[in-house]
Amino acid sequence: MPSTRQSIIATSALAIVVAAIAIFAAHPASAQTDYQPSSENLQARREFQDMKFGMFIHWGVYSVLGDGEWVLHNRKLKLDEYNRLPAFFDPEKFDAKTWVALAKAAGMKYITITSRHHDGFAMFDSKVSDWNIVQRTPYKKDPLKMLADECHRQGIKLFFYYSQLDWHNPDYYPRGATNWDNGRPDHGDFNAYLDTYMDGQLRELLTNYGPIGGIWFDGMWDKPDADWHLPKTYALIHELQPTALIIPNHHQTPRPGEDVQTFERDLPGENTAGFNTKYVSTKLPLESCDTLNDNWGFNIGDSNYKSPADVERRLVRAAGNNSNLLLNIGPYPNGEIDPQFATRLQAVGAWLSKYGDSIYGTRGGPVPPGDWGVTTQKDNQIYVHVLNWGAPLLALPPIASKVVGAHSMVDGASVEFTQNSDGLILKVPPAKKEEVDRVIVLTLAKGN
Ligand code: FHN
Repeated sequence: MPSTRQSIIATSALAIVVAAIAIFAAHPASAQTDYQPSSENLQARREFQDMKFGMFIHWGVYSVLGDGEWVLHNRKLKLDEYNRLPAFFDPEKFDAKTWVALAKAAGMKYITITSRHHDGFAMFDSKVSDWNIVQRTPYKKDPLKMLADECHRQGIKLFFYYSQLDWHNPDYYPRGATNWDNGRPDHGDFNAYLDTYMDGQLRELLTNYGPIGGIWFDGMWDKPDADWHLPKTYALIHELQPTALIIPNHHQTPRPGEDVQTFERDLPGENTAGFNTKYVSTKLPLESCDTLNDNWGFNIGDSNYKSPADVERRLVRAAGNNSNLLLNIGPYPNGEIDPQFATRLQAVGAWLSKYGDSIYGTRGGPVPPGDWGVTTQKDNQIYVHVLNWGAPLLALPPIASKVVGAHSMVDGASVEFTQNSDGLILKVPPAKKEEVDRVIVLTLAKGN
């Protein structure tokens, strides 16, 4: 007979094994822990890095109230109240063609749109629940389908933002840091929320909209210690569309199965926002998202727009930090995009039509970014982006390759330089009026 103590140990061990088997069966952790991205996925990552500039769109029933996408939470509304909102959402002016054309005119190569935000409201035709645009609004149509079709037509990649955090579904329980009493019961089945509701909607997004660029997750930060069944969800995504990139905005070090590291309102490695990790992956593509005014969703009281020059500088700094820039706009509830956004984006697009070669397809250059500016690199060319330098000479640290030529990108004029083992000195042309970025193109000796 085993002693009582041995029997307790044996029973506990058995319980652990059974639990472990159950957990592994339910969530094939090994599938993504040993995640080896497919060759198509790796190619998709490179293409993502090449695109450099994307349009972020926050649009949902919250737009009706003109008070940002957190209005449900910020006003501490009850769900009975918020449930009335979809009846007022009728975006009759929404035109996918105009939206995609604007992204293209801005020089943006991809769009990431909220398929649902923290209010859990699906902006697409979902059979998983009727809390969606087709069933609850007078519009009755699926704008994401129209957008996906138009993106495919115009050659723009489409990514779906998906909030894992849900302020509406009772099964999002136990609730997290953003909890308040909005009328939901104090019980719920989180596993069912993840496996049936969330994965069910992700399956819809990955099967009904043609090839998509990926899923941009947000909201895990609400319950950082919960088991989000990530291996299962990530495996599902990679199985349905191996080229769809998983971009998690959890503000943590990347986990197995994730394809891009993203940062919010900060460049990689910065943490002025207060919630970004300082860890920067050297393996994954990087992205930094920011707003064109101060809000993500439409906010009627926000006129604090960034200028085209601000955006251009941000984009250049992102590229110099080996990162993409995902720049947000919040369309009106009627589907129109505020001309304040549109005109600024068009100005950035005009700038990119001249300077795009120094951004698209590049990677962060060999010189560490500084207050003076950044470098980007493509093939045998280094682009020195001088953003903030008034002196006639700019001294850079040593560059491994031999520089055989230097010219100013804007007019092709040669730029004087000297290179030795101490570094590279460039004679910087004086800034022209309103010249945001003086780009000096260094040509490297081939085979270096
Ligand atoms: O809470 C959201 C916010 O509304 C917005 O969607 C941004 C976009 O990066 N992300 C969240 C906060 O991390």
